[in-house]
Amino acid sequence: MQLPSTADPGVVPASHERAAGLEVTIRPARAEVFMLSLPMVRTFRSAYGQSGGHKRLIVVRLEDQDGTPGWGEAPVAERPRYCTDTAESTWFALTGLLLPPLIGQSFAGPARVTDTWADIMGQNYARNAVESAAWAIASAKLDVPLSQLWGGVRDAVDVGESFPICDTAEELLAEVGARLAEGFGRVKLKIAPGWDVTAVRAVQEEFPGVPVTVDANCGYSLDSGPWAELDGLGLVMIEQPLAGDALIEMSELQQALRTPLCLDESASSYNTTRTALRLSAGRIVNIKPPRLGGFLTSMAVHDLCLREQVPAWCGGTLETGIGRGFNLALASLPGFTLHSDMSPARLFYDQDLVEPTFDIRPDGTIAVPTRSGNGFPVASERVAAAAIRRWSSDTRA
Ligand code: OSB
Ligand code: MG
Repeated sequence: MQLPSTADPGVVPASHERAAGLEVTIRPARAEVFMLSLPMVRTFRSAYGQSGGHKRLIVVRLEDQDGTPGWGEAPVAERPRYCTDTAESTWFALTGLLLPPLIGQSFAGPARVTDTWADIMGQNYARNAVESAAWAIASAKLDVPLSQLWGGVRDAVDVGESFPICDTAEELLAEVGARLAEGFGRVKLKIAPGWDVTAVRAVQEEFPGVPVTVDANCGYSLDSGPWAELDGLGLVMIEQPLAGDALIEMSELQQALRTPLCLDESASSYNTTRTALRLSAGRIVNIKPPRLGGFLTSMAVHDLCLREQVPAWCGGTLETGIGRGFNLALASLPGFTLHSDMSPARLFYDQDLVEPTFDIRPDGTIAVPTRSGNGFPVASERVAAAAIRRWSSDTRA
């Protein structure tokens, strides 16, 4: 299969260096953290199990001394299945570790804010939320949209949809048909033993020619997967077939297959991603800012992918429009050459936390936000209404 070419790495300035050197004064005067409970409109089933009902989610609001607000999102999970961060661990990281040392300080730019946490390991979802808020403040103060600040090269992002495991093929085909009619240009099927080759074949028979990928979420072992059959299906990629840290096995599997493997859980840090690419443990990278602990690290991984001519795309973890606003700006960078997981909030939640929200256009793209600050205006009254727990730097003990 011919992969889309990446831009010439020789002429593209490293986005991480540009972003890390950006100078704009940020003086966090107060911070608020909201633990939300949002009703979901459907259940989302993967190799990890099922999420549905109400989903907890954490939102951060940082306010500059000049009154400029910036919002960030931690699209946390209830249980540590996809990664070690959870709703409770992220709450503690935000209110106990990351936010208190920022209040009342002055920073020369967003990267200097994150320097504060040099002695703290992990807490990537919490880091991502605060770094996002700092970027929103920087963008608002400069009155330059994030895509432009970060060196974006496109005003629209190609999007695909991620389809949870279903009880029946009919159920899956109805969902896929609805999303394709809306314009989604790539079908990603969540797979697990018992729901893999037959699900792919069903989609390919009903919708010939549509690009299909599968995401195994670490659900197989080198000896147990239907590798030869999957390899014969012409998939765009197989996302994370084996355990995240099984880089040697991922490499062995990649040598045995024509289909590119895509790193998701394995791309847990810049160095690990670099190691995985050096080992040929995958040929595509799913860049997810919360998993990587923010946008500076995501840009460093993006730059690595450009240098290594490895196609990248922006993944998601069921973000609302707050998180997607940042992800869309990131996906406008030159190395994001494959369809991103960027579905609008209406597919998961009964309402978005931004107003107006965004949606897919008939040409299969989502417009990159042109607004400065948060890409989409945050509906603060909805955040307040959905909050089941709140923390403010003003009232902390
Ligand atoms: O593996 O890509 C994944 C959601 C939660 C955790 C892990 C993953 C996902 C998705 C959702 O696939 C994609 C999206 O946010 O649209
Ligand atoms: Mg994945």
